[in-house]
Amino acid sequence: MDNLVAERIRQELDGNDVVLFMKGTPVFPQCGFSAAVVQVLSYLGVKFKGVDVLQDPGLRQGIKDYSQWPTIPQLYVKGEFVGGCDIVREMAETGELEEHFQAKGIEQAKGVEAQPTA
Ligand SMILES: N[C@@H](CCC(=O)N[C@@H](CS)C(=O)NCC(=O)O)C(=O)O
Repeated sequence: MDNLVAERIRQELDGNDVVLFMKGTPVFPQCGFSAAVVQVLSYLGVKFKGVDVLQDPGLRQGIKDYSQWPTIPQLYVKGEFVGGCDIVREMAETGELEEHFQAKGIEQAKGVEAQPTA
């Protein structure tokens, strides 16, 4: 892997507790799998950094080499690879994802928007 790509990946993972390597941006995902993970993280109220691999073909391949996982999206928590769309969705369904964030000390604000203010 190119040194610059490796450095970029390290910087993103060192600088952000939750990172989603995805296609497009959290506001405008360019792939249904990426959109689904954004939806899960948004539902749980987790702050995350979205990194758009479509902006850099080297990063698109580099993150696959780094994780030894063949597809995008890829979710990382505290520098550790958690999984792609299927894994994230399954973990969300079983409650395992919420537990994982708790265990890692990641703040979740699930349902905050829906709570009454008075
Ligand atoms: N089953 C995968 C679905 C993701 C997927 O198949 N991604 C494809 C299409 S977006 C991909 O990344 N292909 C390689 C590429 O586009 O570089 C998952 O759980 O994340």
